[in-house]
Amino acid sequence: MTQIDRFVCPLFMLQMMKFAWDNYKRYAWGKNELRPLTRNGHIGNMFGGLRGASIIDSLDTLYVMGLMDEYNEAKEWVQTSLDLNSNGEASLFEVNIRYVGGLLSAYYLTGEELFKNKVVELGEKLLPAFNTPTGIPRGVINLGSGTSWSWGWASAGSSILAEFGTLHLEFVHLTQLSNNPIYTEKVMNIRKLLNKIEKPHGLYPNFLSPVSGNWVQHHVSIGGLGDSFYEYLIKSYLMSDKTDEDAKTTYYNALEAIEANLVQKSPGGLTYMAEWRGGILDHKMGHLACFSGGMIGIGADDGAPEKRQHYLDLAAEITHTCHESYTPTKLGPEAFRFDSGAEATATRLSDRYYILRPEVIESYMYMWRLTHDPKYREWGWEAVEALEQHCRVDSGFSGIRDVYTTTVSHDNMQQSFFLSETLKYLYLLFSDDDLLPLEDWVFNTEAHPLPIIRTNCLQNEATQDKTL
Ligand code: DMJ
Repeated sequence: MTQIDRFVCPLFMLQMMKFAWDNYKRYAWGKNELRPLTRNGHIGNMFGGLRGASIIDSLDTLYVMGLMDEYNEAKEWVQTSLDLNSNGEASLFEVNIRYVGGLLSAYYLTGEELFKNKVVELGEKLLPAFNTPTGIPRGVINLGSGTSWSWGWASAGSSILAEFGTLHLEFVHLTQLSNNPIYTEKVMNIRKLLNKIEKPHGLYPNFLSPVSGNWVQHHVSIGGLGDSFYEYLIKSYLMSDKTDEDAKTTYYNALEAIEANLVQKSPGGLTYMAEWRGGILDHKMGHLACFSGGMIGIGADDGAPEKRQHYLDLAAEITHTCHESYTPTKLGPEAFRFDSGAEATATRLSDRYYILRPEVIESYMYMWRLTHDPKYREWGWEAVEALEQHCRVDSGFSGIRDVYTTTVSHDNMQQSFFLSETLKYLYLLFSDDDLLPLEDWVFNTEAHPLPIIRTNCLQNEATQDKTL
């Protein structure tokens, strides 16, 4: 398909969303995710006993698509069944990006007080995670007792950069809604510490001790463990109506260090982000790192004037590389390499899976908005066809175990981020730019739109007029 139909394509996305939602509702209602092959629900252990992750993650997508019956079912569930008095072990990061982010955007889009009350109640339960000698939160928190600890797999009790660095947008909005400065103070304290400590070659390693405030080891990645820390720097600046100069400076300095140390060109001419281990490069890029095309794109315009075109070009090159990794099923592997003759291909069997992740499509959406180059919509449509062909099963959408074989094996999981991110970004890619315009909204890392906080009340009114 070369001609993208601006009426048919958004409608198609809406139908995919409805299919995913209807099956979740039918077989997994109130659970966190749908298992579409076995037709049951999955709870998992990331949300500390909280339930309904797919409902919270879907609220804004349903509302933006105008699926009002479904949105009302979701709202009703929040009202009657979202129980925040749970007592399990939760990932601070996951609860923040999905639950806090989802409830915040539902509130800002709809103005329903219910979402505001719930999110402020939940925000309070996250605060004990910051009770550490440095104020750097630990990764895991018991939402009932407030006890927190570090992930068992994180070296020497460390906290993870992408986890404690992906709180800023939501916490600033929690302060806005609750009139309680504590949320902003907590995230500003993280930033203060990061500004102060020495950074190897200007880079931010992925592991930091919440006790000593020192890096625990020197692994740097724009993919997993590091990714959304960088995303939240530029988005903090944009969400502050471009007043948060500190976030801006930190972002562009970090990007400079990334370019100097991590950005590489393959023998075949593909630009990619390698990983850095104490100065040694691992020529691998994760699917997660593919969000960086969009991130560098949205930050291009506020860079130094002589760098703007360069940043836009870099964003386009990275997005192109990620598109190259989407072959032959037209879906991409979890990680791909650029050594031993590999050009954006997964060389290990264990890297060949695709779990309905959004990052490549996310970059298409931003690059479309920034350039209106039709190739981004064409690439997005390729992904839609591939999702339909390989991931749609009778009762929902499922990830697949190997993107290099067309006789697919399904992983039996419809991730909640498929509804909040993948389908929303596709819908926006095929819609007009004035649906959630980038001048008025930033998307948190789970694609939940949060309004830019205007410093000028006249602009604020204009934003309100322009919403959905
Ligand atoms: C999502 O939960 C978020 O995008 C997060 O930043 C990274 N992982 C998943 C999607 O791949």
